Amino acid sequence: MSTTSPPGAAPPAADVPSFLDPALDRLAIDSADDPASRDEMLRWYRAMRLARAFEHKLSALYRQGKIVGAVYLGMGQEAIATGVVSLLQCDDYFSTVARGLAAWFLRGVEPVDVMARWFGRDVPPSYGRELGLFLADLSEAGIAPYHNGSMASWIPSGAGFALAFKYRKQPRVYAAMTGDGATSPGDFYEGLNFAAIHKLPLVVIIENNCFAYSTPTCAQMPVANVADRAPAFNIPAEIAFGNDIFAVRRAARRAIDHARSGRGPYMVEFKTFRQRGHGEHDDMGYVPKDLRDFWERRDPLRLFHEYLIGPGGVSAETIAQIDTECATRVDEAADKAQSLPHPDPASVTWRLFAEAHETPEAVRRKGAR
Ligand SMILES: Cc1ncc(C[n+]2csc(CCOP(=O)(O)OP(=O)(O)O)c2C)c(N)n1
Ligand SMILES: [Mg+2]
Repeated sequence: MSTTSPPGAAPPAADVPSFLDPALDRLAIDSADDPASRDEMLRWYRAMRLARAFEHKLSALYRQGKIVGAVYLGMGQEAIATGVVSLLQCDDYFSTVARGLAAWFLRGVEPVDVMARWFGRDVPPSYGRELGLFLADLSEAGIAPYHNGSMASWIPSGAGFALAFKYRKQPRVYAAMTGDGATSPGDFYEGLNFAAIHKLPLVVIIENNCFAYSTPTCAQMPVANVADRAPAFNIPAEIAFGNDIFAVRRAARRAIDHARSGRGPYMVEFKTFRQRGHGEHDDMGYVPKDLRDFWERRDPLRLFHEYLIGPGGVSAETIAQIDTECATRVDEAADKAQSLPHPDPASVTWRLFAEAHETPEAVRRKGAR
């Protein structure tokens, strides 16, 4: 993928998506028609706050040189995965890529389990062999193993899961969350085309956060919106404000209902913003200040917090208690994770190769007999 400017240099203003769209110019969120109870809303808030606290901690640990490898955060995008996953049934599957930690927490994943992986500790399923990014947990959380490192590969793999659901006549859906940049490689087209042809229960959630690495969307797509790509697959698509959890749920509910009812894939493009660099090694010097400021005022956690203590009728003390509880859980997770052992160096080739039942040598010997 090409970039329009060298790392660190600001791109020409015309190359930057403004997203200062009047439809997004809202500083208050609105729960109209959302049937969720107060307790449910607090569950979402807790998951989003826990993810935010976790990522602040992870960023600090990275800067202290304690994390193995690079770190990728989803700050600013918490409302999307949380809102989508809040609507899934427990046997639906989803995948989140790098920006959906809050949804893992909503599904009950423990912070210490994620933290231990960032520290490269000897914990399942990969025993220190990858980052904390590619979690999969089909048995408990419904998080699908989607990733082979190639972005957009989760669209064909999501279509595969959705095909299995349809083939087995199960009323389940697969929600694939992905970035704007991941809608440009070929995998995206093959997967979505296949899902559309076979009317598979695939919900495609695009988190359009203005950039793919340092490339602004307008420099990597010939259309203004990812949703403009949907007519090529003859599937419905809509655009919504991704920093308002209620707007996320309104659009995602239509998408999930559509897919579950056998009418095939549905795309929702959420406009949002990545508050950090692509990874913590990236200082996002290429992002203009007015764009950062616009989205800073529309931080999804701040909007939700203001809603809850205002029209939501939740006391500020209740929210403060949740915030403190999340910070404590994260600190405990970091301490516990660092106390866990590293993998045994002698195990370095373990599970690298499948068990060989017939070596070439044994086959040759058999043939000679
Ligand atoms: C086929 C392929 N090309 C390039 C990469 C390297 N890469 C990883 S993430 C990324 C940008 C992803 O951008 P986007 O889909 O918008 O997601 P975001 O990081 O903004 O959430 C790139 C270029 C890759 N993993 N796979
Ligand atoms: Mg992006």
